[in-house]
Amino acid sequence: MSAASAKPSHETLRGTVTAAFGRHYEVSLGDTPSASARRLRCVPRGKKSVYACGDEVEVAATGSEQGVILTLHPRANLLWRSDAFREKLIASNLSRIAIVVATEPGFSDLLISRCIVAAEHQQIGTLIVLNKADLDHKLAHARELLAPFAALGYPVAEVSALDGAEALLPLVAGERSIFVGQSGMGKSTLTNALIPEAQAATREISEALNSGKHTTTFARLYPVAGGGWLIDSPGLQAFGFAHLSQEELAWSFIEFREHLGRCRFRDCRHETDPGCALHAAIETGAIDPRRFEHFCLIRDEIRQSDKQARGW
Ligand SMILES: Nc1nc2c(ncn2[C@@H]2O[C@H](COP(=O)(O)OP(=O)(O)O)[C@@H](O)[C@H]2O)c(=O)[nH]1
Ligand SMILES: [Mg+2]
Ligand SMILES: [Zn+2]
Repeated sequence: MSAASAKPSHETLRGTVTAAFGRHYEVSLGDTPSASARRLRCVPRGKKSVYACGDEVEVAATGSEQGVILTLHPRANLLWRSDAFREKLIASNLSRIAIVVATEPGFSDLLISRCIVAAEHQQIGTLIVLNKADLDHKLAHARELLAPFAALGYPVAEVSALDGAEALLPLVAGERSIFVGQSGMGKSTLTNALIPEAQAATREISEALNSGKHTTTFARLYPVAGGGWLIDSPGLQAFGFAHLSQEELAWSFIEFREHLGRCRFRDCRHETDPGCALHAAIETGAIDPRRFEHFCLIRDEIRQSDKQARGW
C-alpha cells in the first residue's frame, strides 16, 4: 500500500459538542473545549444519530466552518429528559450536577431530590447552589428547605450572581458541570458572571435564531478558566428516569442504602408492609420524612409513566 492511499481521504478531528440546535450541532475542536478553539457547525452523518452537549466526537470538516459528525466516543454518563413518550438528550460526560435554587422565587425541594436521583443513578457528583443570597429576608427559609440535603453531605454554596459569583469559580474549575433547576433561579446570570464569553455567545445565538429573547431555550457548554467546562441549561422539570426500577430509585436515596434489604419481606414495597426497615428508620430519625415523601412521589410518577408507555 502506498503512503498516499494509507492516509484517510478525510482527516477526522476530535471535538466536543457545545450546543445542539435541532439537527445541527456546534462542535468545538481539540481535546477539550477552549475559548480560542475552532468551532464547526455540524450535521450528523446518520439520520438517527442524536448528540448531547458534552459528547466527544470525531468530525470531518466540510468547509472552514462546517462539518459532519462521524463517530461518538463512549459516554461516561448521559443526562436526558423524558416523559412516557419522548426522550431528549441534555448532556453527557459530566462530573457534577449543580442544582441552582434561589431565595426568590421559591423553589421545590422535590425537584432537588429528583436531580439528586439523576446524579446518583449516573454516578455524577452533586452541588447545590443557593443563589440570590443578597435577598436575605428569604435566606432563613431557603436554608431550612436545604437542611436535609446538607445533612446528607451534599455541599451547599450560597452565592449572589449580582455581587459576582467568584465563590463558585473554585467549585466549577476543573469540573464538567451542568447548571440545572427551575427557570428564574439565576443559572444564566451565574454563567455570565463566571464566564466572560457567555454573555456574547448568548446574544449571538438569540440573534442568529432571531428570537430577540435571552431566555435559555437549549443547553450550551462553555469552557471554564482553569480547566473543565460548564453547561447552562433551560429550566428542567422532568429528568429521564422513566424506567428506573424501585430498587434503583431507592438506591439513589443515599441515606436509604444501609436500610435496604432489611425489611421483613424481601419484596417489601415500603408502603404499608409490616416490618419495613425504611419506616423504622423514619421513626428513629435516620431518614428524613420529607425525603421519604420524595421517594414515594417519584416512585408513583415512574409507575404512572410506565403504565402510559404501555398504553394502559
Ligand atoms: N437579586 C438577585 N437577582 C438575581 C440573582 N441572580 C439572578 N437574578 C435575577 O433573576 C432573574 C432570572 O435570572 P436568570 O439567570 O435568567 O435565571 P435562569 O432562568 O435560571 O437562567 C433575572 O432577572 C436576574 O437578574 C441574584 O443573585 N440576586
Ligand atoms: Mg437561563
Ligand atoms: Zn420496606
